[in-house]
Amino acid sequence: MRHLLLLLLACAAAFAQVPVIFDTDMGNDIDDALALALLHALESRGECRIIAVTITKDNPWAAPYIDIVNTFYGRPGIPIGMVKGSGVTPEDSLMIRVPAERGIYPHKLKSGADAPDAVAVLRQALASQPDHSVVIVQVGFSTNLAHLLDDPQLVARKVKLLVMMAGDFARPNPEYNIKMDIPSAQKLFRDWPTPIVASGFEIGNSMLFPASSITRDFPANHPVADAYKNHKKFPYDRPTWDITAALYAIRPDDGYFSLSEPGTISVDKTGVTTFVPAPAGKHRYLVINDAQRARALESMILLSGQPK
Ligand SMILES: [Ca+2]
Repeated sequence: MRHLLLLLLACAAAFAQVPVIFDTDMGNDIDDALALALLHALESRGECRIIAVTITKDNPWAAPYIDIVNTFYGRPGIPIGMVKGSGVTPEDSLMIRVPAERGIYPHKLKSGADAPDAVAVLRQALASQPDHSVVIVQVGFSTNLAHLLDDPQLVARKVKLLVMMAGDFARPNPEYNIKMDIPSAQKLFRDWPTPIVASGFEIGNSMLFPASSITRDFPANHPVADAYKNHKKFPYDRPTWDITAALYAIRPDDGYFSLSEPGTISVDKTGVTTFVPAPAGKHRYLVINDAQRARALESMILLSGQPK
C-alpha cells in the first residue's frame, strides 16, 4: 500500500513537471546562459523537466558549453541538438569557448560537429511526450523551429505553448533574434499551430541582471559565472531578455508579467514585428508594470544564481 502511495506521488510529481525544450543561440549574449541556469534551478525544484536543448548559433563551442552547464547541474543526459546546414552567427564567442577550453568542467561533447541535428532532436523529444504537454522556450533565432514546421502535425499534437524572446512591441525596430533569420521568423509566426507568447525587447531591456549577483551568488568555477566574466569586460549589468522568457514559460500563472490581448504577430521584410489585435488570435506578448518588474527581477536573480 505504501509503495503504491509513493508511486502515485511520484506520478503526480512527474505530471507537475512541465516538459520543456530550450532552443538557444548560446554564445551570442550572456542571458542565454542565465536562462539555462534558471531552467535547471526550476527543474531542481520539481517545476519542469528539460527534455532537450537545441542550438541555432552555428558555432562549434555552443554544444560543448551547454553540455558543461547541463553536466554541472547533474543532468548530463539531456539531448543536445545542433543547427545543421542553414545556421547563422558562426562567429567566435569567448563566453562559450573559454569555459569549454578551461578543462575543469566535465562534459562529453567536444564540438558541435559531434551533436546530432537539432530538428531530429526536437522531433524525438516531442514524440516522447504526452500530447499537448511540451513548452518550448526559443531565445535565439527561429531557424530550428521553422524547419520543425515541416511536420506541423507533430507540433500541433505535442506542444502546449511556445514562448519566444523575440520582437519589439514598444517601437518599430527590428529585434536581433528576428533580424538574424527573418524568413524563419516570418514562417514561424505565420504557420506555428499553437499559442505563442513573445517577450519583446522592451521587457528584458527594462530589467538588468546585476554584476553584483555574479560576484555574490555564484561559487568559484561556476560555468555560468565564468561565461559572464568572459562575455564583456567585467563587471557589467546586462538585460534579462532570455531569462524573462524562461521564467514566464515555467511560471505563467505567478503574476510576474501580464499578457497583451490576443492577436497576430507578423514580421516584415526588414525584421520589424507588428501586432494586430484579434479575438481569435494565437499570439500575445508580455507586458509588465513596476511592481511586477521588481518581483520578476528578484526571482530571476535568485533562480539563476541558485546553488545547484
Ligand atoms: Ca539568446
